[in-house]
Amino acid sequence: MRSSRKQFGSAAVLLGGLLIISGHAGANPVSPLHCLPLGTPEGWEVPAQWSQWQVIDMEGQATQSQTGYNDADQNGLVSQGDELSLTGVGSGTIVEPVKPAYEITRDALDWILIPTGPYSGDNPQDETWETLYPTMGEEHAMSTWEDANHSGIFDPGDTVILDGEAWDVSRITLDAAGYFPGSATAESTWGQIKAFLGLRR
Ligand SMILES: [Ca+2]
Ligand SMILES: [Ca+2]
Repeated sequence: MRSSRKQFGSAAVLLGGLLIISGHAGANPVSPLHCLPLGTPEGWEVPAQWSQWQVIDMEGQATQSQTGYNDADQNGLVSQGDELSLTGVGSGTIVEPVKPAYEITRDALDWILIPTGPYSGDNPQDETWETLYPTMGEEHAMSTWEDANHSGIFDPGDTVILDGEAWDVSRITLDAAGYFPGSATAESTWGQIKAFLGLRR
């Protein structure tokens, strides 16, 4: 008992040291992953098991399947505090208020953005949006939008004017940001630690 506790203590110290080192030198283990359901979930309802999510980090994006969902506040919606489990990255808690995410296209460009400040969701006029993909963290001014598909609401098929350029809105979904043990697009720090400790099968 004493021996195993001692071993566990040593492993914990080693793990702690590795986490501190990786926090300084790793690719980006402390940034949240942005998880967006593929498709447009009605009213941000929790997607069905095995639904696919687009997972975006500093390195790029990947598609992962939903292996579990703990609706912690039991409101039936994807919301802050819920726990999401995905293939490839593991389980993570949604740590920020869930926001709308907008996929827009212009010529060969395909960008995904989220609002940075207060947002309407229904009328994004004069909002500031921040890119998630292909580059993370660039702010752009969304001056106005046009109801290009004449649906009467802001939805896919409409046009937004971003920095004076017209873009087509191809998808409106949600952005759930959380900390996951795995990275979306590269071998995770956690995976590297497990390999180092011989925990990998
Ligand atoms: Ca919820
Ligand atoms: Ca419309």
